[in-house]
Amino acid sequence: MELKITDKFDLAGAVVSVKPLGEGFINDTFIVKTEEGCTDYILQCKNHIIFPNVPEMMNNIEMVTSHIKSKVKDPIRETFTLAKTIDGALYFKDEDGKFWAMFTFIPNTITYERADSTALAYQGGVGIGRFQSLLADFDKPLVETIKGFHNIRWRFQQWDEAIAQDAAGRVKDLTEEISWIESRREKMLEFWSKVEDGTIPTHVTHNDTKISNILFDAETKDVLCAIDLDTVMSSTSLNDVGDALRSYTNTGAEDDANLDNVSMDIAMYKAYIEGYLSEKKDSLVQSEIDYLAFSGLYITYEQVLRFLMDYIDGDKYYKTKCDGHNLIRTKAQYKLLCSMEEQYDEMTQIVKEIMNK
Ligand code: GN1
Ligand code: MG
Repeated sequence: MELKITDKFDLAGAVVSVKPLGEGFINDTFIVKTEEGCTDYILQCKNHIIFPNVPEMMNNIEMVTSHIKSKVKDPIRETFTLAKTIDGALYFKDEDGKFWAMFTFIPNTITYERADSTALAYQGGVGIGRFQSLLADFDKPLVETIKGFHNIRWRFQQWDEAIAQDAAGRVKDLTEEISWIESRREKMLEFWSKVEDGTIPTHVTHNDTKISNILFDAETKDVLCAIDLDTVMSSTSLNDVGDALRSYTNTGAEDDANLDNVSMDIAMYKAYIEGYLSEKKDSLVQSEIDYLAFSGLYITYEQVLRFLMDYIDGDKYYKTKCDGHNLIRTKAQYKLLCSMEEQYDEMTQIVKEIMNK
C-alpha cells in the first residue's frame, strides 16, 4: 500500500522497498529505499487526529526548513528536505483521509534512543541551541499545531476533565499517582504564569527535543540537526531544554519497568547545559537563565501528567506496546522527576557556574 503512496511523490529514483522505521509514538514512519545511487526517503503518515491541521503543519515545516537552509553551510545535511507530490503539494491525502508526507533521508547519520556519553549530551545541547539561534529571526506566523502543547494551565484543564470523565474506570486505583500531580500543581502554574505575563519570553522552538528526534553524524558523532518538526511553534526556549534533559539525563528508559534503573545523571545534565549555553549564553535573558534547571522538572512533570492522563482516558493518545504501558511510563517518569527534585540545588549551581565562566 505504501508503495502506491510513494507513486504520488516526485522522487529522484525508482522505489525498491518501504519498511517501518523508528519508535515514534504519534506518526507512522517508513524508510523508502530507491535504486542504487539515488536518494532514499522517509515516508510518514501524519496522525491527523492528534494534529488536526496537517496542511498548516506541513506549511510550518516547509517555512522553517527553508529558513534554516538559507542560513547554514550545508543545507542538505543541516536540516531535512521535503519531497513534493507530483502535483507540487507538501502532502498527499489518500482516499481514507490519511495524510502522507515525504522527505529526503540524510545518509551517514545516526540516531539514539539514549545518550551513551557526555560528549553526545554536549552535542545534543549544541544542536538545540543552534536550532533556536537559526530561527531567532524567523518572523512568519506559525500555526499552533497542537493547542497548548506545553501550557500546563491548559493541560490541567484537560486533566480535570479526564478525571471527571474517568473514561476507562481507572481513577479509583490511582489515588497515589494522582497525588503526584496535584501536590505540584501550584508550583508548575507559578512557573507558567511567568510565561503568560511575559517575564519569560517566547520564541520559535522545537518542542519535542528528546534524543531520538536529533540526527548526529555517524562518523564524528557531531550533532547535525533536529528532525520531527511537527511541533515547531512559539513557546519558551526552556521547554526545548526541559524535554531534552528528560531524555539525555535518564539513566533508564522512558518506560523502564525497573525503577532502580531510573535516575537523573548529573554529569549528562552538566554536559547538555554546557553544550546548550555554548550556543545561547549571550542571547538568553535573566529569567530564562533562572529557570533553566527548573525546565527539566517542568517538562518531566508534564510528561508524567500526559502519560497518566492518557492511561486514565483509556490509552487514546500514545501508541502503547502492552497493557498498562502508559502507567509504566508514568511511574518511570515520576521516578526521574523525583531524582531531579533531589538534585535540584546542584542543577541550579551548575547553571551558575557555567554562566560565570
Ligand atoms: C511524542 O512524536 P514523538 O514520538 O517524537 C510526543 C512528545 C512526547 C514523546 C514522549 C506530538 O514524541 O510530546 O514527549 O512522545 N509528541 C507529541 O516520548 O505529542
Ligand atoms: Mg513527533
